[in-house]
Amino acid sequence: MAIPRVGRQHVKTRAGPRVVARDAGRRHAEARDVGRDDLRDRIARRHDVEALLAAHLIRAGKSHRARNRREEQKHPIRGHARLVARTQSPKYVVRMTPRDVLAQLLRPAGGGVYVVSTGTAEQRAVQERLYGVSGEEAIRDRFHEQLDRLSDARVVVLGIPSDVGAGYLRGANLAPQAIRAKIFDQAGGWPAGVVDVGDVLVVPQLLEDGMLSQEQIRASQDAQYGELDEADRRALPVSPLSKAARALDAIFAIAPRAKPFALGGDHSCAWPVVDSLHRARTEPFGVVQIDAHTDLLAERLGVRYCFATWSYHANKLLGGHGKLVQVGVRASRHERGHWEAMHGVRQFWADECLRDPAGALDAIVAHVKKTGVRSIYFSNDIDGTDERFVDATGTPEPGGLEPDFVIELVRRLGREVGLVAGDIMEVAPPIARTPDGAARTLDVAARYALATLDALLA
Ligand SMILES: [Mn+2]
Repeated sequence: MAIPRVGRQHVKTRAGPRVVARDAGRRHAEARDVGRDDLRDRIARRHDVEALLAAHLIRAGKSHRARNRREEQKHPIRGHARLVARTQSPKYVVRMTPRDVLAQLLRPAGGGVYVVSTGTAEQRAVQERLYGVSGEEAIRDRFHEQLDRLSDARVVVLGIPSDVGAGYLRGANLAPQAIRAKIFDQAGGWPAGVVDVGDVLVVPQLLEDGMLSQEQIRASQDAQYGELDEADRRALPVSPLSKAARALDAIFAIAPRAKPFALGGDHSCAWPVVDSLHRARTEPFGVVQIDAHTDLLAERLGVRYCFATWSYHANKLLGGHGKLVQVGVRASRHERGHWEAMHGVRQFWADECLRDPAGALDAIVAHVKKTGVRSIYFSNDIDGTDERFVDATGTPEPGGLEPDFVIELVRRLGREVGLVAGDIMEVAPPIARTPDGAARTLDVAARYALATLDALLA
């Protein structure tokens, strides 16, 4: 059956959806009805969450926060979709399903780094291993199968191979494929309950859509989403951080309780995770950040989101009061008291953790419990760990944490508080300082990833 042709359905945050016919201005009333039928049809055919949302908003009109929360318990998907709608811009186009959006923004695991000739063979070899098939088409089929499994996922792995937000040494764009390969070496594959949705496709000159002119955004949309209608192209983000946030929104629309595990990328890649989690979750969560640095600048060289600023913005979203906890700090221009007083974060510096590891673990867990958060996003900058173990990273530092300490911390947080998300950031295989530094760093990173996945699945 042919679907009635209508224009786009916009969701208006306050006034409910406005359905506009292609020949808008001529038959508004008719267009509204056609729009409703179209939505019903799409709901029946595709479990289209966003269509469901639009139809629901037509019926329900404005709604209250308390009712949303009740709704979310009864109907997690519908409740969540409403949550997304409240925070999207009024022009958000609901024509594409979350699944369609993911298929546009993502590529098969290991394929988010854009290669033309150099690097293609290595990339293909990793992909064939991860998916257990050979050839581009078979890999693509497996990738789509993973997207179809999303609604049953307990943990969702998302690669964000972007290092445009990093400092003067780059190379973290190659981490997602290298860490995945190492995880497969150590564990033979993903644990049950994990779905790897692949990588955000990264254009290595871009970082975040807010930094781009309208002309650049349009040019990038035309280049990246050329097969789509213009209206759909214009609705999609183009830079890695913006795409990661939109991808996570879509993942939560399909699987509201799924827990993301992000493979960076430099540490700016943690920003979209916090941002999207903050939209999707009503219950309070905290961030435990393993890091040699504080990443607490409001901006760096005029740039709002990068590896040195993401924690500042995350802390703002969390609302301070010690909900951002930084562990392993040791390379900072200011003392601990400065950061804690200025931003309301809680820090456990590396020297404290080395002096009395058991006492520090107890103190961190006790502090997190006291803040009243219900769960933790465990954001693990590999440079929080001592450079003896991990020197394949942009800013390795001596005097850092021991891997066993970090693993024990994530285990305890998983057991005693619960994790809502996790990541591994700033692993940069090409820039190791010692001959076997890359292998050693990847080994630690894969151990961290498996321990974090365990804690997420607990
Ligand atoms: Mn960092």
